[in-house]
Amino acid sequence: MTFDLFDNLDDPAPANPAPEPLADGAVVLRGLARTNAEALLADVQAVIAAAPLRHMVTPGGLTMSVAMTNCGDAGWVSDARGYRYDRTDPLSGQPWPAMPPRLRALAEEAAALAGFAGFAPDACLVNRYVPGTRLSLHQDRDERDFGAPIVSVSLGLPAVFLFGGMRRAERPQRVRLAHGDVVVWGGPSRLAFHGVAPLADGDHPLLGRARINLTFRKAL
Ligand code: MD3
Ligand code: FE
Repeated sequence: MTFDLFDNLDDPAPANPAPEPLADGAVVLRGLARTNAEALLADVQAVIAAAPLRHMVTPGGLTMSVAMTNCGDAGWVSDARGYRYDRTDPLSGQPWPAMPPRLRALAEEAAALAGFAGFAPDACLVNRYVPGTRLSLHQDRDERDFGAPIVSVSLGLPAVFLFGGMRRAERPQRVRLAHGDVVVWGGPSRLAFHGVAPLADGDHPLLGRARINLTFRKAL
């Protein structure tokens, strides 16, 4: 029995932007996004207002438990035809909202700190989790160039990230990702299997009962 009732509320650990290696090519920048999280979230809310969160359907006909939207020149979509990046939001038929400069700047800064100077993301996938939401083990392979890293930004309730190997059968490491944590996934980690365990309940000061994850990608 543990008594960590308060751990989920505000993640009081100090921000530590020194890169902390997680795996070959993957580094965590603990708390890098924490100081300007409110401004980042305002940008995310504007994206969601223009392109609402929605539950996409997999090619196999399953509705995803994560709610998603996108900003940037391209957005990740899933439907009966498959997974792909598309320049338009299928809900509106319009281009995805532009990537807010503050979000792009954070992704570029994180990539540079991790040794990927020059990273130029053209897509940002917004994932919204509520208690119980999970993301099953998968690889991200719909992007054109696997030489570019993926930068992830966690906001709101903490999650247990599952980081596997190059084969689905490898038992994944469990890594806690808290509000403000930024991870850069490049090199050999870029094609690793990964997922998110069912989100535990909690009440975050900025996001309430939710977690938002942003992933910045070079898709096109
Ligand atoms: C490791 N999102 O959107 S972010 C996804 O928390 C996705 O919403 C999770 O997996 C989330 O595809 C995890 C961390 C992450 C993102 C992409 C990766 C880790 C990755 C790509 C390759 C290896
Ligand atoms: Fe992924």
